[in-house]
Amino acid sequence: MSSNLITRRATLLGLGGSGLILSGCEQAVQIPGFQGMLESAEHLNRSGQRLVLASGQPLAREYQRSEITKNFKANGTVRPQTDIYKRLVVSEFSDYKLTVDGLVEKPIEFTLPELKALPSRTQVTRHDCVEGWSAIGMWKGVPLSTILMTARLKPNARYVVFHCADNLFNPTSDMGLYYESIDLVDAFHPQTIMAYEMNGEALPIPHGAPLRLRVERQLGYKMAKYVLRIEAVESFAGLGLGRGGFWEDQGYEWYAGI
Ligand SMILES: Nc1nc2c(c(=O)[nH]1)N[C@H]1C(S)=C(S)[C@@H](COP(=O)(O)O)O[C@H]1N2
Ligand SMILES: [Mo]
Repeated sequence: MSSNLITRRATLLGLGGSGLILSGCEQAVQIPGFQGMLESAEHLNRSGQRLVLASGQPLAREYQRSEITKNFKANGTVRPQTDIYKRLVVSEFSDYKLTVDGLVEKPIEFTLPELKALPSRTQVTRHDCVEGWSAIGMWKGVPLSTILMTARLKPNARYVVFHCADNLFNPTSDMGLYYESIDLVDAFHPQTIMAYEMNGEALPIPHGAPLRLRVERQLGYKMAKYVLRIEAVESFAGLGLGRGGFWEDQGYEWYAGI
């Protein structure tokens, strides 16, 4: 494989700035997941979805650090009461693992130190909740694209589902847990990250510790907190009430673009 080809494919995916692209083939193949990226790129090209235009996707506006909101509201669940989460809190999240499975070639788990060792992205963005409030925060995390390229999506994967540790309506139940889903355009968007820091500190429990999604061109309810598992699926019809997310099952729109 020529490095030209790698660069061209990476550019198609909008990965030029992600830090994964090195100059030569020899260097490139040493990066875990790089092969997966190429295979994903194959699939994206083959599938002919609008995904190949990911590099042309607009970025959400980014702000100055001086514009960060002093008291960013925490909303929805602010402290999960499920047994699994309570155990994680007791261990101060040292037992935490993010599972990545479903329609992937290589199901994989990441500890927090493993996630933090991956290239990160930091962004200062505005969060808009459908309830009518907004707040600006700084988020640091791993691009979701990096995680998905490591696990290598299968060709029939069309959505990425986030399974959370909380049940908003029935807090101690481990059924009916919060979940969300996004399509591959948002999943590979450069500002879509799994965040472990907020405003320069470890993500606080009210905001989704230890790991939450930031998908910056969508409304707040898409930004799954307390994420335990990322599942690649062809369809979300079989999850929850089949509408693609906890709030979607209550009647909210699946596509919550701002
Ligand atoms: N797991 C989980 N994720 C969630 C929620 C929730 O209740 N549980 N609430 C959503 C809503 S409606 C919003 S506005 C944001 C709030 O994020 P914040 O608490 O950091 O402000 O999280 C979203 N993600
Ligand atoms: Mo929200």
